[in-house]
Amino acid sequence: MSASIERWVDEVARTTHPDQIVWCDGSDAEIERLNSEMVAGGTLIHLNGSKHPNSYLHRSDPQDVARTEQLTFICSERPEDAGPTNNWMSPREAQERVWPLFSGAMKGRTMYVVPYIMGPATALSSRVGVELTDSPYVVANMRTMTRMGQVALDRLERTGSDDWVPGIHSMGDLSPVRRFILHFPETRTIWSVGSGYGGNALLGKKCFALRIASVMGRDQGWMAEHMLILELSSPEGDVMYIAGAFPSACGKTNLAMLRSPLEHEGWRVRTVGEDIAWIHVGADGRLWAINPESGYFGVAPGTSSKTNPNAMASVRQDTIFTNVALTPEGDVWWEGIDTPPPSGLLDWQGRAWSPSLGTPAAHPNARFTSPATNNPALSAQWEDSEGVPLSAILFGGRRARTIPIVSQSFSWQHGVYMGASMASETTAAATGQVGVVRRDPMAMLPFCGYNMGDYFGHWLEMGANAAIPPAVFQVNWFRRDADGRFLWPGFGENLRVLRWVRDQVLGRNPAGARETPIGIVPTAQGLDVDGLNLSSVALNELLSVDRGDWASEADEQGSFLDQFGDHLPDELRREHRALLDRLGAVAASR
Ligand code: SAT
Ligand code: MN
Repeated sequence: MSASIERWVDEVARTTHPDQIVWCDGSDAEIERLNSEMVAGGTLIHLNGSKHPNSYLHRSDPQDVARTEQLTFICSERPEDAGPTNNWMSPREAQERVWPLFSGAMKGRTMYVVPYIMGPATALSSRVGVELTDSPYVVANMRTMTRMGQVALDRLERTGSDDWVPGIHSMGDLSPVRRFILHFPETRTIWSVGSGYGGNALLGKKCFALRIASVMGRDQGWMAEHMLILELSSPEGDVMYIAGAFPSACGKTNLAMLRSPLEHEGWRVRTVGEDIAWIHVGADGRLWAINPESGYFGVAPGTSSKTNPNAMASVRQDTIFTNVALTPEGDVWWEGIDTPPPSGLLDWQGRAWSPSLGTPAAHPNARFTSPATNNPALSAQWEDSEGVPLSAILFGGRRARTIPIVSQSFSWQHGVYMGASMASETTAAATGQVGVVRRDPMAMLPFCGYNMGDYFGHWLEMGANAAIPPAVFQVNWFRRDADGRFLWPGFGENLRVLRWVRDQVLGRNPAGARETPIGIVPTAQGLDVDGLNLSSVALNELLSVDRGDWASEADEQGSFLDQFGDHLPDELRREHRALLDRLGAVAASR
């Protein structure tokens, strides 16, 4: 066992005063013991084993149901290194203001030592973290989401490495006024207090695998991205890997687990990852990606056997549900699941519920935590130690107008511009107003651990270091008509867009694509819409690039990027000007 970990555990215990310290080994016996303790203590409800074997329901504190971005800070020495899009707190202020919240915080509780690996146990690009937490619910989630326990200590020992990322987590008193999620990029350390929820508390996920790892990637020449990774196979036998960056609760999990409606023809989609990708330049000049996680922390509402049959199969067993509704039979229920609400339902707070109340029974950000190995469509390559080679990167978001269903960038640089300027309507995954358009570069706005201007520079550099960078696309499944209805059916039918992407990557599509000022867009014949019952008006709308909308879009992109000042790479300024020129050219030619 690493002596440095032991020393640190002692040191933290001297401040937090837990009643006892438990080193987690990740064994079955351990999780069974933890689960029964939580059931006995009332923080976990054992679900009906005939409906969901080995599965549980957890209810969060009602004030603690989503990530709290306003309480999330980057604690670099200099504010400039956090950049204009992050909250910044100096390490000294953190010490004075936040460290005292850990003082005695674990009195009466157990402190769990949770060693974990982000990435496959044998992959060179994997990294080790250790989370100290006083929440057994967090331990149970970390066990599904990461390779947790002895396996991580073994890896340190085997590789003779003392390189691990420390994270301290305490539930504190759960009060939002004493809640802080802090990241110290210089010392690669994480402190989290006052929340037990998802990305606030499972420190391997957003805190390490994105915020701290993005800094490590900048320093070491790789990338940590908020991306799904999927495998697309065609009837012709080619296999292609596609990564996709979408903001939280915009369908990453659904796309990564897409069940192909054309499976019988040989069009297959398999999952490598559904939330995070760590990306390296391979010896062959391509970008290779691993999924650092081993489970899925997916949004439950809206998940059904129609929208995501593979997720429904994944949550059948061995699943922790958080903030869903409970049926009298001990089954779970949420809005959008396959069945109407049964009577006698208890809502996510455990209160009697009926549709007449007009409130949702499940919290809109209710989640399931399931092991990746439950996924019937898991890629055989999902934990290859080299990762998988990326042919394409998709940038997506929710946009009611303006953004066509799919467009390809003219170059890597233009692709980086597309990612840097993308926007999406906000969702319930973070507290705050839902449905307002905000710029969310590469879907990393809440997750980049350093100045995003420098981050764009890192993207440009990664492309330059890769002889064969992936093709870059922007997608939007969420465009609406004048009456506010979605124009595109989405879900399984998104395969049609993936097929167009593949054709573009293979250079097979001369008649199916046309150049527009914003990128290469399918022609009306280019996208297969056979059998979709899509009117030509709707199809044209999905493919349209409206001059007026784009004039203001380009303006907003420009002012967003301006805030990065000197940190904004010149290449992106040039891309912005080139976009304005191309839009101007269209205006002039009409
Ligand atoms: O709460 S999490 O950050 O883990 C999920 C998400 O917002 O993507
Ligand atoms: Mn996410």
